[in-house]
Amino acid sequence: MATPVQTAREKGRQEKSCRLYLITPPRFEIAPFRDELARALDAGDVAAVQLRLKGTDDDTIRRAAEVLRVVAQDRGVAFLMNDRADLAVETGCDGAHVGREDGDLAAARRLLGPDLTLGATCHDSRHLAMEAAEAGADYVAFGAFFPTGTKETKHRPDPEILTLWSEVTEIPCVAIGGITAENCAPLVRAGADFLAVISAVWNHPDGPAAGVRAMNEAIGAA
Ligand code: TZP
Ligand code: MG
Repeated sequence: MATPVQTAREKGRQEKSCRLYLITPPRFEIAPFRDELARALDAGDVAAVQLRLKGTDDDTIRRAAEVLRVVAQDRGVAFLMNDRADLAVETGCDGAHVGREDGDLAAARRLLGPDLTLGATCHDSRHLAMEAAEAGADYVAFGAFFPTGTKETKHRPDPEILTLWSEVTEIPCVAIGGITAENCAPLVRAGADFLAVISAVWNHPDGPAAGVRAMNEAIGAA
């Protein structure tokens, strides 16, 4: 039989909402992608867009941010910069997402100031997440939950990490890695506040707008 504590937790979990967090594809041409992004964001609820360009020079990142930031922010969608808190501030982003190899989290927090969003990669570790929270992270990201061809990954958390995290803190958690409309339900039910996806949207067979709709339907049905 459920104890009152368990019942309260279940209730909290049911009331928790989960939203889509979109990351840009690994490579794109800025002008056509601007229109593709606009169509994707117009297809349904998206909480955030993260600009993630690896192995690209700073000027290209700046130009992409300048064009894409407006598309997101005009629609009330947060625009976040991957890896670089300095470029996030310089280009007027709403925040930055930083990994373990992107320098000190507390330094990123100082660069962003108190108001911009700081997200932190935490792999499969609640310990890293606690450290990130102490350093001022606004959200923590766990993954990769499923195999992904988008990035080489070393960590494979169990969805339970989302539940355990949500039970001890109010700091939102993002789930990432190989997430699709078909496999996302356990992550939503485990307590993910956001599902971060790349290929599920940009490589959807019927196009990115269909990808956004499919993800939101799956989140709603979970
Ligand atoms: N970090 C962990 S897995 C991953 C990143 C950036 C890739 C996510 O891409 P996809 O295509 O949604 O698996
Ligand atoms: Mg990084």
